[in-house]
Amino acid sequence: MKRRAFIQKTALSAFAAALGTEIVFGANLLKDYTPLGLQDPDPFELFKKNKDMVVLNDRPWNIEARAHLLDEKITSNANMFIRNNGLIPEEIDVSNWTLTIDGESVKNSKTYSLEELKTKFKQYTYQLTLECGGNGRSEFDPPAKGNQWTVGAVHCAHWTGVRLRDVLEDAGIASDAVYIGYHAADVHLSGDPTKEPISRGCPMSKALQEETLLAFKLNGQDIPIAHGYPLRLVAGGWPASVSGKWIERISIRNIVHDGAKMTGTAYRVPCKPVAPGAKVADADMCIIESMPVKSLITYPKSGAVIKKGRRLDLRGHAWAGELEVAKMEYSIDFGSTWKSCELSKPANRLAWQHFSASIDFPEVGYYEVWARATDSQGKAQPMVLPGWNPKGYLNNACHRIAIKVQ
Ligand SMILES: Nc1nc2c(c(=O)[nH]1)N[C@H]1C(S)=C(S)[C@@H](COP(=O)(O)O)O[C@H]1N2
Ligand SMILES: [Mo]
Repeated sequence: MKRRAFIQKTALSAFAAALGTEIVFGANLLKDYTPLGLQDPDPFELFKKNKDMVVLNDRPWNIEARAHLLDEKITSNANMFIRNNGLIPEEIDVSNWTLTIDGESVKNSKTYSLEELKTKFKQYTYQLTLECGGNGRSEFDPPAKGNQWTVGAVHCAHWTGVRLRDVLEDAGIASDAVYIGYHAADVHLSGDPTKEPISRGCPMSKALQEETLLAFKLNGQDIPIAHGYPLRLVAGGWPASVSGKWIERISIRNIVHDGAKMTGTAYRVPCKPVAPGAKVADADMCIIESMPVKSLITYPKSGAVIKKGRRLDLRGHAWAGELEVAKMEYSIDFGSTWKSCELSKPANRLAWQHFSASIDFPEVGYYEVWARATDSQGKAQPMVLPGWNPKGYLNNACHRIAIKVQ
């Protein structure tokens, strides 16, 4: 009988280093055996996420926050949702990373190193709300395919970088420019290098806004790999899919960008409302631009119990795409009457605003607290699921939590 080969000492110590602790009965391991603890990377460790985050998919990684995790005024990496369409690029060589500006409507195609971008252009920091177009998809009926986000695919962090406008103008924008399109380093799920997982963009007017950044810092530090290290486009207030991660190239287009997930039904809704479950022709689908008014109660957690006579201190955030939130209200009687909340001004344009209220409940029993934001043009969040659409985008229905008074 052939002798079984046991693991070598060097392999064992490499495993111990990777696991962060000794393998107690490691000497019993056979050669070529990989400890389970090393086979599946723990996403919470890997991405430094809060253990209460919810993994929706691991190939590609899609991880969402829960409402109470978003209580911070400025979202920290630990609580930021991750939405990937492809595989995170591996072996990023920052010293050789470049950004190329090209396209039909560029005057002089140019390539910049990261260092050049950082030194040649002025740097700005903004707090910017990024919400996935599909946030809230799980409530659609008939259901929509795709990640079943509940409420946690939104964050508002500090982004530092240079203005996309300054870089585009440095290369020169021809008069027929209508759109920009990004190209990134992530890998298509098929592994096919000729395919891009996603290549979206926005009209020139959005690309040239002061707050639209080519960012290299998140909350004052290098952007974490999952969120676009070393260079990311950040276009607050629009579906977060516009904010391309791992950016290597931006094309100035003389047509509406036609990259992956720009065409067909991706990130589009019916131009006119349709009945739930209706089939909609591609030609009748319109590209989502500014996100609609929305809010989220981040404290307390749904299901909280309070003593009779105690007031409940409610708080959360509200945002309205390109607009400001003008009014914030809550209801404890299922939307029959509404009372106003305190509402802060945004830290800057396109940043979410914070609301709070001190709520008094008339008697013991079960309540729901509903929150409703109204934007500066007078549009309020709907109480129930709005405009059904085939891909399940733009659910901005009022957020609600359960409260028991005893
Ligand atoms: N290169 C690249 N950029 C991307 C994506 C992607 O898959 N690849 N996903 C987009 C989508 S759909 C969303 S919602 C946001 C998510 O950003 P986050 O993972 O930093 O929260 O990134 C956008 N940018
Ligand atoms: Mo998204």
